[in-house]
Amino acid sequence: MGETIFSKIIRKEIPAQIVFENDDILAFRDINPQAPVHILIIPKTSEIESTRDIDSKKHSQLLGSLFDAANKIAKDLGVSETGFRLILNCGPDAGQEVYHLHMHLFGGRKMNWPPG
Ligand code: DGP
Repeated sequence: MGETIFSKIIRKEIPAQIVFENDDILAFRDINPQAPVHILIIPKTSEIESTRDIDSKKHSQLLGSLFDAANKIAKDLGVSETGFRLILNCGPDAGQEVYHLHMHLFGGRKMNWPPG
């Protein structure tokens, strides 16, 4: 399924500032950070291009692991108590650019609501 720039990051063919990794998940700093802490948390499998491909029967464990990773990273990077935002962009209107499921973790500054 979908080969993207994130596939190359997973295979370590292009560099990234990795902040967390286990067998199923990789997390690294966004190349174009929108906050002092801006991390992308991705499954290593590329079978899920977007949230619309999520099937709870197949993916619930993986999704749980993504949130576990987000909580650990937020703690490790010192934004767990001050607060952070998790975002999953799905499709063109949401501004999704990379079609490999990814969760953005923003933190380290006060954020506006609603988002633009
Ligand atoms: P989205 O718009 O939700 O699809 O976000 C994709 C994000 O991926 C965007 O914030 C920029 C980031 N990004 C794209 N290419 C690279 C890359 O090669 N390295 C890193 N670290 N981030 C990337």
